[in-house]
Amino acid sequence: AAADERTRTGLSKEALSRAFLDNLFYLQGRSLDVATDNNLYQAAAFTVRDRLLERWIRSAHVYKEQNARTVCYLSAEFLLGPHLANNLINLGIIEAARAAGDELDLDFEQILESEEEPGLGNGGLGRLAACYMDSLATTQIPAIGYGIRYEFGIFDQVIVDGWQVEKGDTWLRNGNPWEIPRPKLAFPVGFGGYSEEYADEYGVVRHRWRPELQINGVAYDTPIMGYGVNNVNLLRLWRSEAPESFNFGAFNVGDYYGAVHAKIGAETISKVLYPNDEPEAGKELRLKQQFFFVSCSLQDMIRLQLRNTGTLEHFSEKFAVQLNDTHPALAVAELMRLLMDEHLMGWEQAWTITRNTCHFTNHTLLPEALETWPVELFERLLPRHLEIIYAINQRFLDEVRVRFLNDEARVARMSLIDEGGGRKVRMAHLAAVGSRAINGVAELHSELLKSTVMKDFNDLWPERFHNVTNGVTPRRFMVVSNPELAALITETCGNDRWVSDLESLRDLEPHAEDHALQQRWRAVKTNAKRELSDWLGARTGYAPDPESLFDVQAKRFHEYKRQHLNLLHIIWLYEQIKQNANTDLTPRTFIFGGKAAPGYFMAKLMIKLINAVGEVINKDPQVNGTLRVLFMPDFNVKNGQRLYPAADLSEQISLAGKEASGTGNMKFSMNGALTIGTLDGANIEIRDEVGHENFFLFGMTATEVQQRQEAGYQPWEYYQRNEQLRSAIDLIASGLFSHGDAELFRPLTENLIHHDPFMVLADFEDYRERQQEVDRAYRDAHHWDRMSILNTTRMGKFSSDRSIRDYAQRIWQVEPTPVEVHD
Ligand code: 26W
Repeated sequence: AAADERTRTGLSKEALSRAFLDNLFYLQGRSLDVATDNNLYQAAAFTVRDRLLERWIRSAHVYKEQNARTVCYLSAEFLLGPHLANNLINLGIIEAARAAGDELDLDFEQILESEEEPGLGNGGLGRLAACYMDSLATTQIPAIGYGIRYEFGIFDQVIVDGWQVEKGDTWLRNGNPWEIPRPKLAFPVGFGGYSEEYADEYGVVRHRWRPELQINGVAYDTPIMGYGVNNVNLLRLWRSEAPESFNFGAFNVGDYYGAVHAKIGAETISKVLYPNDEPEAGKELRLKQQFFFVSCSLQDMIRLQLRNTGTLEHFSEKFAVQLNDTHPALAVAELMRLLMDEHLMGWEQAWTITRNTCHFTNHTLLPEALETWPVELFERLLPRHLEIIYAINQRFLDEVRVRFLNDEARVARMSLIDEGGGRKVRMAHLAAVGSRAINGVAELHSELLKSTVMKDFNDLWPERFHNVTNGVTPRRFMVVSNPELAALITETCGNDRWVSDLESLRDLEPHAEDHALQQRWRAVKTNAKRELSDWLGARTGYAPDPESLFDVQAKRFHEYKRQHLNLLHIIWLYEQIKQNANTDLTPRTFIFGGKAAPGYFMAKLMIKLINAVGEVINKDPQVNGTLRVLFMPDFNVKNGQRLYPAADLSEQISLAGKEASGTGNMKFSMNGALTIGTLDGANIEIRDEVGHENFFLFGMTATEVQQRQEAGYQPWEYYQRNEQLRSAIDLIASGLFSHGDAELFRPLTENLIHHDPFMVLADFEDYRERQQEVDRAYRDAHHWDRMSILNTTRMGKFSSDRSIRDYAQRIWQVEPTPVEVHD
């Protein structure tokens, strides 16, 4: 009780409210009566941060004392979402904080609302990294997340005249109370120059890199609090700066402007997140970003190991590095360089350490998304690394030649260098050769990885291949985003164990039949729909009817994700109503959300078409509210949290074999949405868990897709044969949705009819039929509610806690390290 009274650590309502006023006054220079929303938010954030810090210090101490193996999650993206509510939940003080707020007469929700989210990621891959940070701390595994502190994260999306317009994301403009800058914790990172040989004092030939340019990476630390435990892990993001000396050097030779220019150049590296979820060929700055954060992170790990043990001999026992896709694959070459050139280790020892430290996750099979870098660029930017890559390659290809005699075609396919048409470094090959384990992110994806893009590697090293199915954190995506549902579940279970043991939701299954629970379940859903409706109404001018079926597709815009398949179905429904005013349809609200890469023309046209269709349908008196089509602008973590609780139906309709896993599919299902989906990515496993009878399946399988492609797919045959499909496409082409302009959407319709690379037309009929089943199923409320409850209770497998336990046991061989806090 005495401890509770301490202003900076106490968890009681009184301590929180005292701390809040203190922080408002001493850190913001404000009293309550003149405080802005941002002042209040900052004061609340600092109050929570104070409480994280003692646990953080304690965790660092325990981890060091026990010399626990530490996971280093290297990721170019961390899509964190707002911290405040999540930290309150994980600390277990959200009720006390709310009570403190009430007592001070503050609008608690408004304070949470004021937080600007750090959008340091594009989509699935970045959000997965954030879920994994939450679960690493919750499962008590010592971990450091390493990445880049972008000054501008993913752009903000506004919709102007139906088109996506990008706006700079100035997330730091009000300051970031969660990070602690460590100006003294900085590492030099070189670029350019040349590599040279020299003989050391024993006459041993060694190499050193003489970079032309050096910049500094400065650490910014954010504590990551586990749920219901005292473990706090570290997210360390690097910001690029010019070293001070650099100014003066140039100034002395008289080139002041040159020096300023160079300084600006150095700071550019961590300036902005690339907003693409596919690589842009040869973007030099992106390669610089990748090397920059990889080098700082490895130097930091080496510093820690030398500080603790004085030697790097046991480096791989101390650290497990996870490479989140190929973006950090340079770690393989940079670790080799640091060990050999800077710490004077021999090749064999350095290679053994590297190979035992690194692990690689692949997140995509799309051939256009596999990263390669021109050799010429490497030579110019990272000459020593290119040398090391060549040396790795030579040894590797020797191994391939011995293993597969007389198979030079295989050697060429597996080489780290693509020799065809402009030589390129294949980053996935570098990551695979330098890693102890390689994994895909869902069963199907891991199998396809082994049989397609990584087949040769699987032939050579089958024991290195694994599957770890993705997961998402139930803290953020249930407790934080859907408090009413969480409360209902906790009440029905009799405890809240499920929050960190999601499998235990299975205990609720018998209650799925219970009409009383079904009714309360539905009431919670309807409330969430009402909240979303109000929010959308205020922003788009349409407040959809919360009694209608909310059918949601929210994800990045991509042709393979097939938002246009959804749209063709909507247009078909519209035509039904136009042809027969008495068409009996379940009232539906279609909601789309998602960003398109700024240079992805087709994806942007899809957004425009959705808005254009919405404009016609929503205004048409004949539709009479049966159909609504809305676009939620600026889909991000914060807006996602409004969407998942309110969805009745989740659209997971990618072409089979294209979506590596998907994670939105899990977030919807956890919140009681039913899925209409293909046998793609984690959908397959979700369907197996929730029960085939509780999932609306349609479309070709990955095998059928491949067969159809090989047989020669001719979309116009579907167009000609299927009248429903044809009239939907023709309606777009007619200009109805473009004020008579028959040209606007032609690229889209022509592409569908003549190319259709993602087989929208082939899957249309099956999709339409399954949607009719959805329509019927929704009319039977009991049945629907029962299916909805079962979707939630059977999602245990898709908690990221399970994913992290899989990685810990099968890939990293790390154990939990619990942390006690003594007052
Ligand atoms: C080099 C630019 C770039 C950036 C991001 C290329 C590729 C990517 C990622 C592969 C895109 C991505 O987010 N992939 C998604 O990863 C999720 C987490 O594993 C999966 O659930 C999604 O299916 C996959 O598309």
